[in-house]
Amino acid sequence: MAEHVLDRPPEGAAADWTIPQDWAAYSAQAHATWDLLFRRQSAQLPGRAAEAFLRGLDVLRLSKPGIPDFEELSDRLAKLTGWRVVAVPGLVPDAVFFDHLANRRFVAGNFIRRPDQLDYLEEPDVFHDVFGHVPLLADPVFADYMQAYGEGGLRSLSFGALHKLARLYWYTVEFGLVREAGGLRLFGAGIVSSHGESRFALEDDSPNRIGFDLERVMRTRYRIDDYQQSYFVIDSFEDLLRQTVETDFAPLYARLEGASDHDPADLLPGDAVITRGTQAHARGRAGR
Ligand code: HBI
Ligand code: FE
Repeated sequence: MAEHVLDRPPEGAAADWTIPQDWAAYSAQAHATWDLLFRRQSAQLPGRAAEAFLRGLDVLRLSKPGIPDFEELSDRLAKLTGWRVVAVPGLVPDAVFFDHLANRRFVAGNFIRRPDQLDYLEEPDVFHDVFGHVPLLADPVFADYMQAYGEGGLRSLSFGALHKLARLYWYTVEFGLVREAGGLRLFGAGIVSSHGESRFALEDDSPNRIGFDLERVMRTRYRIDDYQQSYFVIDSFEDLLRQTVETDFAPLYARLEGASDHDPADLLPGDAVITRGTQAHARGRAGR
């Protein structure tokens, strides 16, 4: 959990950390920022984002101008998969986050980035959370995966294995790729909500692209300050869900306890390598 997360709900928040979205309070500029980000991303995602993601944008009517009203969005989403979107002031403690997921509630920041932060910000805002995460929650299989992740997250806390499970979230929900009939496609929210990374992750020569393996992913550190050096590719959401619910995490965590971690750029002997990256991007950064 990030250091700047409080340990109890801030003034005005409920015991589960939710707050009213207060949709009426958004300024015209806030809505305009959403519209700009939406236009920019939806233009480059056809042919790049997973089919289920694009379908989600459509069935949830996310193209309607302005920041979505969570109540209206939740009513539409609940009819499809039973999920709802609830507002929170920012990052919430891990146990709170997992408890919401386990109960099919997705927590979303209700604020939007400032116009000078269009391409980078530290805390998840409403654009990242709603545009990035919510469309896939309209997919029944992905919807089940997110609930299973929340349940697994709660269990991981009792094993002291949160950082291992957080890597699974990172390399799937945030930065995952999926193999489709037309080729590799994006589904991670951190990629589909990023103007630069949605091209980089698919088209740049720098990063590795590796077939997904649960144990491999849980041993791999990640970077939070730049584009990823490796992306993991799932075969399908069905396969991801199956691997996650069929695996007994207790012996897996026990085994990983004594195992070494891998660097984000490493390729290993057992890897199903799809692309061997040049790592030119990361090297360029380091030399600056
Ligand atoms: N809080 N609002 C918010 N959004 C997150 O994605 C989030 C969080 N708190 C904790 C958390 N994520 C982590 O537990 C997971 O990323 C593993
Ligand atoms: Fe996210």
